[in-house]
Amino acid sequence: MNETKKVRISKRLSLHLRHAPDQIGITLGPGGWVPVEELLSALARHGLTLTRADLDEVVATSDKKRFAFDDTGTLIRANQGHSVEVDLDLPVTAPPAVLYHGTVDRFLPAIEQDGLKPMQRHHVHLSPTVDTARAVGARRGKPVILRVDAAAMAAAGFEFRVSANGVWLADTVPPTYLTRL
Ligand code: HQG
Repeated sequence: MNETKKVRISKRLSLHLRHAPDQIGITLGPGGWVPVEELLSALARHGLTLTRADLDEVVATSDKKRFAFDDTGTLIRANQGHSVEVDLDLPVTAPPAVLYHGTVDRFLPAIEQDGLKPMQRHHVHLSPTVDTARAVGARRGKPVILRVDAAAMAAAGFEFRVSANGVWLADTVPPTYLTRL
């Protein structure tokens, strides 16, 4: 499969497994899981016909491991990034001492005031490395990297979770734990 087709399929999967399942008439089950067969036929009804092998290829080669099958291979979900209500059932996990968040200049006044908020998503997304944070920020312009004192937050009782693809998730990051790199 060529890269363009992969990206097109990946974007459709993100759309329906994170944000708009109802647009193709599916419902996310507990944990955000959807039967693979149901997803494939719903996509086919809405103009995107792909085989199970196509889907396997997209899931296996997704640069960010955005999607996962369950142990039986019959269910699929997005690993993170949802805007629809879904409980991913991820355990609270001790974070590394420092995490990073990539953003852009224009959000800084609001972030200095309110801290990091989930905005349209369920969680604030934090990166374990500066490089990843830079890539996340660069989606919106010239990236600005914020350093998150995760050790201090954890000591103060804030909870962290980590998605299957290594994105650290928090409910919020108050401004006092943020420093600009
Ligand atoms: C900003 C992609 C104003 C925040 C990426 C960000 C990531 C505030 C934007 C994943 C704010 C939200 C997530 C506040 C935060 N006031 N702006 N108080 N608090 N912001 O897309 O972290 O390709 O929801 O800095 O690679 O950019 O989808 O979050 O700029 O992993 O798999 O509000 O999305 O992954 O934007 O990106 P987003 P994000 P995927």
